[in-house]
Amino acid sequence: MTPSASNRPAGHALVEALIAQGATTVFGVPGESFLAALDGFYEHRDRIRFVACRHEGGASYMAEAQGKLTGRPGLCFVTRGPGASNAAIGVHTAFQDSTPMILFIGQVASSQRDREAFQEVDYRQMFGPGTLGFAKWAAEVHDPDRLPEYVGRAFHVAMQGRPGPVVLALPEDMLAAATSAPVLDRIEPALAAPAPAALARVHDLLLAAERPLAIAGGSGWSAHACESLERFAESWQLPVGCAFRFHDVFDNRHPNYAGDVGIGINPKLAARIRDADLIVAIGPRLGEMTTSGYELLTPPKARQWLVHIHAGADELGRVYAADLAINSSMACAAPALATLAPPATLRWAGWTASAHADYEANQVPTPVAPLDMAEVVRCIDRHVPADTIFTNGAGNFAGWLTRFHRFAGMRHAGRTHLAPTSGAMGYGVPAAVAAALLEPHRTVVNLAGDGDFLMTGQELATAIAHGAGRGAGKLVSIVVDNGTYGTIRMHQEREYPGRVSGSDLGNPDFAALARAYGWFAGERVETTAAFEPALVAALAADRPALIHLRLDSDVSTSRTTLTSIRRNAEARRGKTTRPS
Ligand SMILES: Cc1ncc(C[n+]2csc(CCOP(=O)(O)OP(=O)(O)O)c2C)c(N)n1
Repeated sequence: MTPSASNRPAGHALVEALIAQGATTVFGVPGESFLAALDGFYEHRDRIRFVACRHEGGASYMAEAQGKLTGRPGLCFVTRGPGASNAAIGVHTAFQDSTPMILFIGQVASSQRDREAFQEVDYRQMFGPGTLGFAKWAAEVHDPDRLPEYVGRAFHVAMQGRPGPVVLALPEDMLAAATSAPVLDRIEPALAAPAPAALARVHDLLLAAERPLAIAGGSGWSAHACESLERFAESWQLPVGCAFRFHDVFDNRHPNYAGDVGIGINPKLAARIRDADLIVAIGPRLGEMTTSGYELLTPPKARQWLVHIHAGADELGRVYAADLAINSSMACAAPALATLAPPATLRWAGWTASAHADYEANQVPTPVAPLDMAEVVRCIDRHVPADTIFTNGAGNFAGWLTRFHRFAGMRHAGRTHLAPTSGAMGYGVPAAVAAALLEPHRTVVNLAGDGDFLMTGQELATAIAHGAGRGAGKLVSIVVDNGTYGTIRMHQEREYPGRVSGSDLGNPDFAALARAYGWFAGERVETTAAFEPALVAALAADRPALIHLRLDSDVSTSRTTLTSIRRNAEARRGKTTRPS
């Protein structure tokens, strides 16, 4: 602890505490409820910046992206009821994505508590902790002298075990009160490690297996842990798939890479997982999206032998009774796995080679005219550096990115994919802005659907106001405008063919909108050929750039069209197919 020299407002002490934890940037929308903290940011403006956003949803997404990118808690400041309500989406995302994050909420003055004072909410109730809740821990700080204790615990809880969001409510009088509270030293999470007996059991299971497959994912990976995973995969010649939204844990260009285990999974990889006799799940929650609706592995006891390694003790055994459950951080588990000595010959070299061959074959697209999204992704890959950070929210459009882009593993580049496991629309634009602000030397590409984009498109203003995308790294947002909430339309055509309800969109001219915010934007792109020059111009711009793509709404996914989905659904129902 650093002894404090003198009394200062608790709002200042709070900012000092964040700086001591290594924070240089926080995201938020101001409120009169935390003026003393805002004054603390002013006081320490040479060491930490407050990025003022245009909506708390955008701010909380930015903080969540900061948590994903840095592995330390992303930091967000919002005001009472309205601000906290808007910020809830980022907290939920951090919970489902196991991302360390702290949401600070200005609270009504202590003298007004429990009167339903202006904008008063009980945040312990609203975000209350639980395994299906929003936050890992929610608390309110009443005594300025106890700020170090609360902030310290918030950092611990956010990073410890399965990382996640913490909510701290800060009554305005508490923030304004003087304190001589000291500042805590930097907090690091305690790292659980696999026991030697557990490692020996992994070794035995591997020796007994004939068709093993590793699924890597979850949070808490570092470059060193990813490198160790690669060594483990190489020495045991294991095929490795990446869990939903954790495409960058294993280098997609590696010969052992088998593909992503998520929405739109390669059917051959799905079949391979079903057929495997040993699954070594290293880090991921075995959630609905990673298990294709709990079907690739069937709960509670999977057909395959299952080794589940997870940083959160509560996550183990929650859905699956694993044959071997190991409570370990990735920082300790991956290097430990890398020490396991393989036998002289392995039985499954052909199995691993064919897993990668399946992945390669799945990269061959079916040509689409006039705008081919697979070619768009390939073109992006030709023009941007390998360490480019890609961001997206939720929608079918993301399927082209995850199917055709080869994410460089974190071992080479740090995180290269920021996307919500929670399937939260609107994530991609704020995540891209946050990434561009936090890592200005890296290029950031956001792929957004038209529905996705307009949920948080106002954060284009935040990018301009704070100088994002003006350094060596570029910031490009690509909007896939198909005039529909296409994912929902796809589900409708499958379940209620031909009955379009609530999924059509009326769209603005996205390029004109971007220009109004001060972004660069060229002509709308309607053909594959027009994309490359548009991208080159966007990457050459001296400011953030947006590319507006027009995609035929019938092109539903990288594998099928709405017409085909509707025809299949009608055929299933024994109806006559209408001419389209
Ligand atoms: C915040 C939020 N609201 C609603 C949904 C449900 N939802 C999932 S995908 C989707 C449509 C996405 O549309 P768009 O961004 O245009 O992408 P497309 O599917 O057309 O490619 C909706 C409404 C969601 N996942 N998140």
